Amino acid sequence: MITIYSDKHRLRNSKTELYGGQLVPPFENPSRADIVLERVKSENLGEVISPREFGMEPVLALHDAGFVEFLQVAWEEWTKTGYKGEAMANCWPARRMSQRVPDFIEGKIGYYSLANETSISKGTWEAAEASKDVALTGAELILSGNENGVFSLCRPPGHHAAFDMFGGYCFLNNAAIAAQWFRDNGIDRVAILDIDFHHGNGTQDIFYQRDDVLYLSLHGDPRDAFPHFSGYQEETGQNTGEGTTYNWPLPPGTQFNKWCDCLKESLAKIDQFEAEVIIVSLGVDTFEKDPISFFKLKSEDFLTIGKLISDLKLTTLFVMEGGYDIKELGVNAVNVLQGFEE
Ligand code: 7XA
Ligand code: ZN
Repeated sequence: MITIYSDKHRLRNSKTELYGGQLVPPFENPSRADIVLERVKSENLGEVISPREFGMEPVLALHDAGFVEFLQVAWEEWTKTGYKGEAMANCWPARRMSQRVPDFIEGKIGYYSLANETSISKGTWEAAEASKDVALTGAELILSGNENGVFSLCRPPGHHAAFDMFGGYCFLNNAAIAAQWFRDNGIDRVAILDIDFHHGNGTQDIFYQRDDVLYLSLHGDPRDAFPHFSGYQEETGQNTGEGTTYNWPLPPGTQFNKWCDCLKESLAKIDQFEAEVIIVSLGVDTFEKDPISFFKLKSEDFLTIGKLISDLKLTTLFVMEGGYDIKELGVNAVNVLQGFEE
């Protein structure tokens, strides 16, 4: 299987994450992509290639133009104020407040964020831009004949990034951008299967009112897990999108057998939908030792996941999302890909 990878992920190297009331070194850091790439190479998964640049058109097909402009200038505007730390939100357009976009960066960053664990730092935009190119290059390779599966080793991840909000370590929604690119290039029906531990609120948000992109997610129950305000089972889509969103929120301590039953249900939905292409939002923070999650999947389970996805016999683009147990991250992510290839 071909892997798409860009060194520019290193430009996303913030020093602070707000976690449990403390500023800590971010869980989402450059060592994540390094360890996955190392495993791709040591297992001889296949060729590793660099992305090509697609520009902003595929991004603006899905994300709000004001939001994209904000991401491009946020770090510069933040540093101009004289603030000493990395850029992070501290106030939001909460219930019953004005939804106007403020001028000052402190207000703007609140307007355009869904949470404040994720600091914006120098280079964040450039890394996010390269990450969407990694996803788009994967999509393009699939349409140019690599129908057996392609792995876009995206970093920063994307599935929390909504139409006009960043957060949860995500800035641009790589999987959603790839899905839209497929739609714009002759593919009528796309399914996005999100197996990251966290609900992909951003992907759901972007396609919630559309029936051409099916979104399915297995994740920690929002009553207990980030992003807390999205991912309930009753969220099923709206207007023409009604019935094309499926959520499986699962409780703390969920083991593979229960998780796998839900995966099989989701695969059956993809089959019924008659998707032409699947994008897998590949998070492996469902692993039992993940430091910020609460499922109990073991390394060998990731092989089974890949195998079950391959049983659909559909063209598949894997897009890297979360996973923070650095020691096993490479093994777990590549296990899915090897299980798929077997
Ligand atoms: O899939 N999303 C992630 O892996 C990032 C979740 C961020 C959680 C922050 C909660 N303190
Ligand atoms: Zn996650």
